[in-house]
Amino acid sequence: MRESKKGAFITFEGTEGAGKTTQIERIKTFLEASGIDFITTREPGGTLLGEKIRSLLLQDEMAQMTELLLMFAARAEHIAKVILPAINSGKWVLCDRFTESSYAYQGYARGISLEAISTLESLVQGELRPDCTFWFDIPVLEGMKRVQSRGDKDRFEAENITFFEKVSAGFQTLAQERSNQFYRVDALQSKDDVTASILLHLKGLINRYAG
Ligand code: T5A
Repeated sequence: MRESKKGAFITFEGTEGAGKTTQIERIKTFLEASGIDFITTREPGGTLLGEKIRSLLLQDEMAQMTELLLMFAARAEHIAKVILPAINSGKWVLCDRFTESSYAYQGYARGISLEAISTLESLVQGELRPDCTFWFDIPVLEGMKRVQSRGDKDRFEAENITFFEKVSAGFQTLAQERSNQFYRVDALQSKDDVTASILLHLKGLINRYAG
């Protein structure tokens, strides 16, 4: 059981265009009104070095193992400089993607062994795991439609539908295996209905971690 003075670690996962960033913005207003001290951040990124690594990851061609290791290099920096200091000072951390994306994209979709990812997870994170992961479940094509009007595609967005179907199936498997951690959100609903679904669960988390 986490000590009550520590902040909660909340992550948001899903395939492209599922609506994570939109909802994190909306949740901020609710948390402020609830008197919760929090930060928002994202992966890959979240630190100066991490954002540089993000640029490489989204633009430069690289081997699959390089991609995985860069994700975890950015994560190591993020955990040391941002996530743990915030949690240990009592702040909640809302993070747009985390290690579950490494399992889904580099593991289930690219085909890197899940054992290798699990080893990196233990090495880089120690005991740190999300207290709750909001999983934005959306048919891949619907998410893609939402983001297709954007300009140039990054290296991940340029992947084909088969790749994203594997990512999506990966999240589904993770959600089943980690049912205490994952909270499924029907991301096809309207923005307001998605927000309502998240807030319902978030109120329970506030009672648990900040009550
Ligand atoms: N990655 C990341 C890995 O491969 N391994 C890892 O370990 C990690 C951490 C990051 C990429 O890196 C990969 C995964 C990613 O491919 P990113 O730019 O951060 O790249 O990618 P996303 O997180 O997927 O960002 P997106 O912007 O594509 O998706 P969001 O944040 O889920 O969607 P959002 O909120 O920006 O919304 C997209 C559009 O849909 C609309 C919004 O207004 C917006 O126009 N929308 C809705 N429309 C209708 N109904 C709703 N309910 C809507 N909600 C949002």
